[in-house]
Amino acid sequence: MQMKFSFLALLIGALFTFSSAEENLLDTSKLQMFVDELPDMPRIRAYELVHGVPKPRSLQIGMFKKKWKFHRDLPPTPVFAYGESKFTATVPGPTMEALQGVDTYVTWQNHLPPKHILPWDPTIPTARPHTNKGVPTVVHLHGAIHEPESDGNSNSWFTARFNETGPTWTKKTYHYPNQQHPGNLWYHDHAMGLTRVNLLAGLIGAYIIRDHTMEGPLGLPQGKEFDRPLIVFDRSFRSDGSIYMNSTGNNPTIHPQWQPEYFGDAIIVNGKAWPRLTVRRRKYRFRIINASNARFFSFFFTNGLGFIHVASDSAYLDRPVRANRILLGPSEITDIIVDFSLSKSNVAILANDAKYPYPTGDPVNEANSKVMKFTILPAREFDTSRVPRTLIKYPTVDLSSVSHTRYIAMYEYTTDADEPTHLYINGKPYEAPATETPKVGSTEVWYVINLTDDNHPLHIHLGLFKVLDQTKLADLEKFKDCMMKLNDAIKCHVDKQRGNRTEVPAHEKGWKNVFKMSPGTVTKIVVRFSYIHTNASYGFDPTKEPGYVYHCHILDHEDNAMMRPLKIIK
Ligand SMILES: *[C@@H]1O[C@H](CO)[C@@H](O)[C@H](O)[C@H]1NC(C)=O
Ligand SMILES: *[C@@H]1O[C@H](CO)[C@@H](O)[C@H](O)[C@H]1NC(C)=O
Ligand SMILES: *[C@@H]1O[C@H](CO)[C@@H](O)[C@H](O)[C@H]1NC(C)=O
Ligand SMILES: *[C@@H]1O[C@H](CO)[C@@H](O)[C@H](O)[C@H]1NC(C)=O
Ligand SMILES: *[C@@H]1O[C@H](CO)[C@@H](O)[C@H](O)[C@H]1NC(C)=O
Ligand SMILES: *[C@@H]1O[C@H](CO)[C@@H](O)[C@H](O)[C@H]1NC(C)=O
Ligand SMILES: [Cu+2]
Repeated sequence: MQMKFSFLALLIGALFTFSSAEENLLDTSKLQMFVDELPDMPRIRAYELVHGVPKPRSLQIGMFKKKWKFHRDLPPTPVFAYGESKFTATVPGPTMEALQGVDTYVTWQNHLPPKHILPWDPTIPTARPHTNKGVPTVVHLHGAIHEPESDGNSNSWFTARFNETGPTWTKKTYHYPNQQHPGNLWYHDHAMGLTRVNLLAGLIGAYIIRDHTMEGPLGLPQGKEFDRPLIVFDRSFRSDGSIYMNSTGNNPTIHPQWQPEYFGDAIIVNGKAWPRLTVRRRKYRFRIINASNARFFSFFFTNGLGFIHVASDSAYLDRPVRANRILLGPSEITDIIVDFSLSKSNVAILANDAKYPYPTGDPVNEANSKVMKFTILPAREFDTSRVPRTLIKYPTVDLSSVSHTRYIAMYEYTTDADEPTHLYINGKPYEAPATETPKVGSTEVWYVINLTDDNHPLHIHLGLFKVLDQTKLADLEKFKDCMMKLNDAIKCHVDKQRGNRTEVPAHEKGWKNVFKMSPGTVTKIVVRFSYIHTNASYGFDPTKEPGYVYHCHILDHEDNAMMRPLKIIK
């Protein structure tokens, strides 16, 4: 097996080695900023209205190869796009609008051609059709509470026309019950070893669950114009418009193509590079989804305009949190109100200054330091929307009901030259049998220990969690040495390693499904394997195969193989 892999590695290495001149990379600083209007992605109602009464809806959403204009002066780019038809498919895909308590059924259909548009790496654990034909895909609805068969398990992939399916594939039509609390979700590809390239190619979209009874009284800005998803990611391009991804790995003799983190130079919002939006002098709601592979964003307005956080990831906060800056990790969602009536100028640039990799990497440059431009109309508006003093308060977690404590350690493995080769959770590959087996309905405490130099956004499927605290490892090197030998947090005395606390920002103290695990820290989280707004049981059987997963949401890490099974038991 090993020999076969390294031979393949050499072969692919030879096929994929180009010099950067041959790559014909586009100098993104040549693209003028703020020339394209911010698109609002097509919206799909994820429920039927029968005589005004909401009823379940069945949808067919396809994945198509087509061309997409990312910028006025960039030739059309080959992409993979979600949509109800090839003609209407977009990058990002349509925004799906679901209603709390009303089921949505989606048959995700793969219409992709036999070959990928981006380089991929057969030496990491990767979905591979036997015929070598077709791009494996599978859709995960991030933040959703639903049955395992509809969770988009990485091994439940399928190729065009379901011609081939992965080992855990069970059904064509996914069921999203939407019984959970209202909030922001997103759907994206999750195929084993291909998540990073399938997302880079364009397979992402927003999904909102609304609950008029709970949300109506809040009085927040609403309607298509004033309540908008913003899906942000970074991409690099070649001069012919194609998406550029380095096809040479950082350790090409081990992994011909895999690199530990993808960074692009152009910042794309709703499918346009550095777009512009003309806004009225009033409040707007922006649901910002960070769909970068690895780039963190630290957003702020150049004219000093602040934000008010109302929700993070899929859940509302108890009360609004004012801030002048937002740090968003990959796959995190922040939901903010911006009151443009408070702007002293008529232009506000949304900017970013997060180093990459975050927090110790390169400083941003001109191109990736700007996100988008808002032009604010001068006329004052009568604005009936408001930001209430309290938002939605969920029952507090009873820590005395915690039934299990787990230690989750993040490892990065490197060559002698310190180049990352792969990353594991708890020192185990994905294929090793599940070790995290929470009981349905239970509450657990997890200590997530980051032994690497990177900030890993940890994402748990099905469960939601609250961060209780984050502390520095008192003696990182000693503890790391011990963990490398024993891989056992208790034997390595993690309890004696609780150093100084790091600050958990107020807007991240609510229910989350992703949290940034800082380097050299222990983060204590309380995880609920039930709904957070009601004591009702899930209404589906979460113990079924293929179960769930939890993983790092830096896609390049998740693919190689910072992901573990999560098996719910009775
Ligand atoms: C479908 O799969 C079969 C083998 O399972 C293969 O022979 C055939 O070429 C595939 N067809 C397409 C269109 O990929
Ligand atoms: C691609 O990655 C390789 C290996 O890390 C590196 O040597 C090369 O400079 C990269 N190419 C570009 C255009 O960045
Ligand atoms: C987006 O997510 C990536 C990957 O998790 C992360 O590195 C980056 O900081 C995030 N950016 C923002 C603005 O949150
Ligand atoms: C904790 O913080 C104190 C005061 O800032 C500092 O003196 C001390 O060195 C810190 N301890 C550790 C283990 O980082
Ligand atoms: C893990 O630790 C490294 C450095 O010790 C840090 O940069 C990184 O942010 C941490 N990751 C997470 C997810 O906290
Ligand atoms: C759930 O049950 C607990 C204890 O039985 C109770 O304290 C709590 O209020 C209930 N939560 C809801 C949302 O009904
Ligand atoms: Cu990671």
